[in-house]
Amino acid sequence: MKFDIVTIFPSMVRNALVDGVVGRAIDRGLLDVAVHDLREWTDDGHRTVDDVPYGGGPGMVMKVEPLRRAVEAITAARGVPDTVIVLSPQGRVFDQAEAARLAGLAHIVLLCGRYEGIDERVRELVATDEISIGDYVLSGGELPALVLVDTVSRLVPGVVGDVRSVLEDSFSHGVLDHPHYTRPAEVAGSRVPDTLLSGHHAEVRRWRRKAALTRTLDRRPDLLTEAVLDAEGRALLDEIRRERTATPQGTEQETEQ
Ligand code: 4HQ
Repeated sequence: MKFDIVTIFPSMVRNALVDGVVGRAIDRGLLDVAVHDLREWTDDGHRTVDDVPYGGGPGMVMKVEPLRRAVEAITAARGVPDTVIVLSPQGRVFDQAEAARLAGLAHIVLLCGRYEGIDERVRELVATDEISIGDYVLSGGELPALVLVDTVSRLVPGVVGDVRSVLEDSFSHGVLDHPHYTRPAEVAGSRVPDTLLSGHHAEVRRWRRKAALTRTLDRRPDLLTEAVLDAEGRALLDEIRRERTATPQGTEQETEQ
């Protein structure tokens, strides 16, 4: 899979891609990530990539022409991309489903903006897609581009060593992950749940599934309206809800005389 990232901070982006799972995948040739300095496509001595906003107001606006020439050059050198994505808070909010869609593509170009915003004509003439990584304001599109590369890359076959990790990740089933524990079995009086020490694989699996659903119900009930649960999932969720609505011992309602 091929990524091209256009930025005014190429070293920031390159440095972030050296370590970890993504860095190793690049070394192994599973990913081809090219980082481009937007200033290479400026046409003045000052290498200007921004200008004042028409209509006035604070901040600067990213110019169209350098971005347009960048995507033209990338297309000539590396082929027609499947998508050219602008990272911005105005985009569709990125999620695991969007990551899965992008992982099916062969070549993605990412445009990182800085300053107050990007000239609207970049969306019209250069980009094919606009994605946000969440409802908060960053100082540039570089971190969002890295988030996208990381998330999509883990879905590329071979990038994550053990495919079970990817299949068992949070969101791969539309619910949160279950709690994890490692040795020792007790820390400061806090014990690992007995079921996990029991060696009964079927019970461990059921405990984890129930714990994942409990957490999702408590922390992200919105996910449960979207998640497609199988029969066991629905049964476990019913069980959790029943346990919570059960009348606590000794507080039974008195019947009227
Ligand atoms: N920015 N998701 C403004 C973001 C952002 C986000 C990137 C700040 C673009 C011009 N991008 N620049 N959230 O906050 O993608």
